[in-house]
Amino acid sequence: MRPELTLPTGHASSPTDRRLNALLRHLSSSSSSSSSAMDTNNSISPSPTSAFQHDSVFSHVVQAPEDPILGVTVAYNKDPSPVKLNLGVGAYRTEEGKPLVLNVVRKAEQQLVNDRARVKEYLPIIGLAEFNKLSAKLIFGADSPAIQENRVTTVQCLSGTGSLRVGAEFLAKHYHQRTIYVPLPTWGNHPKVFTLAGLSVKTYRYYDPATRGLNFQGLLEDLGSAPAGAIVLLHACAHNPTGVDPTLQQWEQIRQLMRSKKLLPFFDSAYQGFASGSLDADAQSVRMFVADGGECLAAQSYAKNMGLYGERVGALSIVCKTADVAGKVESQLKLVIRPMYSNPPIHGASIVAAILRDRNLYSEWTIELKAMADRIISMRHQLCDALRARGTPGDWSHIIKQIGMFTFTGLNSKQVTFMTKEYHIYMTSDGRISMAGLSSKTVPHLADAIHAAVTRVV
Ligand code: KET
Repeated sequence: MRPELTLPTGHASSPTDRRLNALLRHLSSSSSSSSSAMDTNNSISPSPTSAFQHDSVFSHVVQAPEDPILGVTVAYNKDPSPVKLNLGVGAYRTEEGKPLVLNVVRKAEQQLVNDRARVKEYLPIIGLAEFNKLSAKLIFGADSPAIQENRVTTVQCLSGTGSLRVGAEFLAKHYHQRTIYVPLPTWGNHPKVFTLAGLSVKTYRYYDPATRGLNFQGLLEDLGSAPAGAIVLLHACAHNPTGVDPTLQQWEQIRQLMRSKKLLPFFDSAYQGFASGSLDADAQSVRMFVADGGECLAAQSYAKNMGLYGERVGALSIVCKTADVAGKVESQLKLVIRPMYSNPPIHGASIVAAILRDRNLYSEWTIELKAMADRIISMRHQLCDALRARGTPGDWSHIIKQIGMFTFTGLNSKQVTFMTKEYHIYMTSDGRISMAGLSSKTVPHLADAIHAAVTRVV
């Protein structure tokens, strides 16, 4: 039997739909009087490709909101204003407001292009071996006993996010505790990455809005009452979004507490070198945990510190108690990665390996990295001075005290909306600004906007 040919009634109101329905009625009545051979072979039936099919199988899909961080850039791109300023995403800009490709990266890329022996074959599932080895050295230190004892497995992943996701998938499959504690607040993508990997996300107190500093007591209490074995996400340095890091002494206390409660540290290292300008200083927290012989995970990103954002280069390392365990863990990581994206891309990892293996390129990199970190620090001073000069109500010293790419201004979401509407300044609604997006030329405009927001919007 032929199904009846009509458009859904809800869609029959426009003139076009009425015409189409009349056509459909005509077609069904004329075909019902045709021969039986036509009926079976040439009949017109509604198919997904029919020109008359107006209703999508996806029509129930609702419009999703933009990402709270990357969506800021989407809104910024739509704004025609010549004074617009994007302080949303954590991406480094020069004094001229332009994205920066490091000179050392251009040199490494040139080497790669000139090397005719290079091919574009698939990498192994865990990526470029030399990149993995050098990445582990970069974060754990060249003299790390864990590396020397082959207790570390490192796999190349899709930047920091991919490394977190692979680590979380592995933990959800192979670790006895499924709860991960993240700081409050944390990078907005953390809870999504971990939940989708199958972990259950809880928070520990981290930031105190009253002092605009660390709520150390709250942190110790919350980790102290976490169930034994729980996973704890720690920002290795330059905490995002607050720019507030524990001191080395506080790290030591955190380490002792976590080890005594057998909590498993999972470090997110997205800003090594960006906090202090020194790659070694910024890895101290991680190295303290590895030095005690205990186990931990670390997700590394080269997006910011090598400016390789879109190349998606990163690494996941899992430090184990023995080489034997590390080998088995690695074999299971392959089973996580293979059905997810098979193997990682070759280009970015080759750039990183070229820089990390060569003494001259490495030292050039550290100089360029320090210059980026220093420019951000200078922006902190300039913005703080500009607000003081305007007599903007409030204590703005936290702009100088906070560390890394971001300042957690303390501006509320209404003030942020005001600044976007009136001054075309784009930032995340929690009041975080990317200091790396600021330049000497744009500081006055931002200071004017903050002054107006603080004095006119409560
Ligand atoms: N961890 C943290 C703490 C982080 O801030 C980011 C990126 C990442 C991981 C992931 O970076 P990847 O590009 O996957 O290596 N943060 C900036 C960009 C973003 O949200 O994607 C940001 O906060 O603006």
